[in-house]
Amino acid sequence: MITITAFEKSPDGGKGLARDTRVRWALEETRQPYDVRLVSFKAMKEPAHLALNPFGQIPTYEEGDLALFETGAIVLHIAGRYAGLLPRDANARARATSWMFAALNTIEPPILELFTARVLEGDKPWAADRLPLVKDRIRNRLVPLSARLGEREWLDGAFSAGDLMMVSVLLRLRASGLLDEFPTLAAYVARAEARPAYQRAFAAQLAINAPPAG
Ligand SMILES: N[C@@H](CCC(=O)N[C@@H](CS)C(=O)NCC(=O)O)C(=O)O
Repeated sequence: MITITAFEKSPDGGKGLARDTRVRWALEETRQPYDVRLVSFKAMKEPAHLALNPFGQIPTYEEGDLALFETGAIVLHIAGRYAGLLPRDANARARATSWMFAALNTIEPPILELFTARVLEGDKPWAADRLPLVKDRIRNRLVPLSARLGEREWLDGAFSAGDLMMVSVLLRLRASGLLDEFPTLAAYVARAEARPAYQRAFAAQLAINAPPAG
């Protein structure tokens, strides 16, 4: 049985932006059942969790005697072990992996910088000057990504782990309005969100994080 960890209470209140969503999504695409162990911020920094993730973060992934951290490694492992997220052809698999790394190494860093600039450093005297620079750095990545996607449905043939990771990263941009500047990418994200596997993953995290009714 697979067990992942997730926030006991996600800071995003259930918008699906915590990174356990991308792992849930991969497990749903490959139709693997899984358990979730919820952890508090305090528990994440305690020895039991640090043994799973030395940086004290979620998500982690346990399967038999295998324990993994880092969503790139986790999704790649799921996609390699179970059918549904990587093509059979070796070259096409390698290309899908390129897109996973592109999502995590080329697209996600400036998007995370935007969060840092707005939230963590928003009260600094230079914050207002820095924000446009960070936004332009994101645009510089989205222009070629959008051009490459063009009229395609997915980045390289059928939906793959590369698309799953790319969309997971792009979703973090929605609130900023930057995604809407790129209709091709906004439509790509919407197509991915409409996948039943994404819907199940989103609903599962929302069930934990949604404010209680009433
Ligand atoms: N590069 C890591 C990032 C993991 C990460 O930043 N996790 C966040 C939740 S989405 C977290 O645990 N934040 C709390 C903390 O860092 O203390 C991955 O992709 O797994």
